[in-house]
Amino acid sequence: MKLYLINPSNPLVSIVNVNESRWNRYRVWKPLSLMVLASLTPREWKIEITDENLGVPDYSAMPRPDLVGITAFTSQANRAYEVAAYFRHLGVPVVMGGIHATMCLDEVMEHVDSVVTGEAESVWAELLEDAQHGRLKRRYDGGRADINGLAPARHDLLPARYAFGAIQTTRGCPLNCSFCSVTTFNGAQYRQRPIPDVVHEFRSIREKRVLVVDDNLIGTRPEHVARAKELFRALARANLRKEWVAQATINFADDEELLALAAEAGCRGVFIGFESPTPAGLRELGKKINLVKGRDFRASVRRIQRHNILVVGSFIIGLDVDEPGIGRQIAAAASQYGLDNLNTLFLTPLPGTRLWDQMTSEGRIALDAFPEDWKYYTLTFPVAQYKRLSLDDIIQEMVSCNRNFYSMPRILRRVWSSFWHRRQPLISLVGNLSYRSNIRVDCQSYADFKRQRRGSFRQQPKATTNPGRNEYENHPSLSQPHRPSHLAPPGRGTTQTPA
Ligand code: B12
Ligand code: SF4
Repeated sequence: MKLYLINPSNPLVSIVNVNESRWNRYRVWKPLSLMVLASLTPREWKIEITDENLGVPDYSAMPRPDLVGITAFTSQANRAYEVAAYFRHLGVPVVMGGIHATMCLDEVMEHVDSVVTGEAESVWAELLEDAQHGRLKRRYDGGRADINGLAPARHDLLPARYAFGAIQTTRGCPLNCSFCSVTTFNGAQYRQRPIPDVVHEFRSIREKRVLVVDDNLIGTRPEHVARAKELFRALARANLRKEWVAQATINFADDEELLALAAEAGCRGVFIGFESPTPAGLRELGKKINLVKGRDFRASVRRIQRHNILVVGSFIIGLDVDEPGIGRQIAAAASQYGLDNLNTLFLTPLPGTRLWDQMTSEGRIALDAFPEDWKYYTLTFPVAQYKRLSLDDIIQEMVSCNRNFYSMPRILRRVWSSFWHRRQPLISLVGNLSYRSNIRVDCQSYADFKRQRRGSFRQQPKATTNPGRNEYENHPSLSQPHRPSHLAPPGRGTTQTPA
């Protein structure tokens, strides 16, 4: 039996950008979901994984499979349906799973033969057996899996063209931020894989560099942090000579021992969701963990960096409290916090989130010609009516944010600082230049986007007040005296997802 597992591309992001700049090789990440599915697949199946982000193959030149499995984030749904249509036309049954299939079940069912919702571990073997006997059900509900004793993902099945390998050590997040689908999808309970399993799988990864895909590697509670320390100790003991990057919440900075152990275990970069420079923004997003009283973001970032760990910060533009000027405000906050790289995204209502429910009920989803419009749900295009920012405003704010943070003098200061503090200056330079080179590409795609989609957006009333600004000025960490910018550190693009 022959099984194709396919990760569809989204030409609006991957292909265009990867070809535009060679630095973007560092931003193509392995589709771990398919490597995990492969590990759950019995030996009698011959598996081929295709990641269209590396190039779309000529499927007609490939042998006819017995079953096709497609994964998709929402932004990949269109292309997923094209691929599904192609194979169904040949009479090959197609099954789809992943976050989009779970959140938009009815839509997905129209395009494929069978859908797996939730995590696949508990149902995949049954589905394959059904496929083998020609009795595929329309729907399988995986729910949330027991992740004890999982076989390692099949890291051997993808070509060695990625800069990073990928691994997952935990699932779930209790924080349930309004814009994020993780709590709905993977649950509020923080589940951890046994440490020996993780170390064993880490060892089987070919690449020297690894992305730990966990939404929050260290969790939120003391027992989570204790487990993270145990994991780091075990990784250090195993002496794998790997360097890895991960996502975590800002409480990563609060425990010196944790930081020292992480660095010893090979942690070189951490992606942290700062989300908004204002407390009002953080409240709006429900990002309570960033609102802890007395949190000094600059000092927290410095504590992490002292362990030779780069800090990439994510912010969101388009909150109800955001007004013209927010782009510069974010760039200023990111510089003041001393971030190595800044990744700013448009507020995007993803299906299954609280934000989606709110914006749908308020009639604020601007790009709603689904499924075609899903391709814009990359967080790199505005897709909704924003309260105080028109379409032109919000795009201008994004460009001004990036131009500001990635201006050449600022980049040079960050790289110099990383050189001075012996914190991976080369990686800092590559990361910053990669982001900078993307600004030009982004401006072109915004121009195309506006030309094609302006009609979907209502004209916006001009804002008259600026409550965000007062909050910004009073924010505990931002109201500190601005430190000399030569202290601002280095950078590198790690992952694009918020934690
Ligand atoms: C790693 C990651 C990335 C990597 C992706 C690498 C890759 N190619 O897979 C990178 C950094 C590239 C990335 C990019 C983006 N990401 Co991302 N990412 C993640 C993250 C943190 C982990 C995903 C992962 O590998 N999990 C581990 C695997 C084992 O789990 P899994 O994918 O869920 O797969 C299981 C099940 O879903 C199911 N399954 C999955 N596929 C299939 C297929 C079949 C056939 C079957 C049967 C079952 C099945 O079985 C698997 C085993 O249980 C998730 C958060 C999360 N917890 O899911 C966000 C997440 C998936 N990303 C998200 C988003 C929004 C994005 C972006 C659109 C925007 C951005 N800038 O972050 C871009 C997408 C760009 C594009 N190409 O269009 C959202 C997606 C929401 C949605 N509705 O689409 C998530 C959920 C985070 C969030 N905050 O909500 N991301
Ligand atoms: S954004 Fe991060 S902290 Fe918030 S719910 Fe999602 S994974 Fe958890």
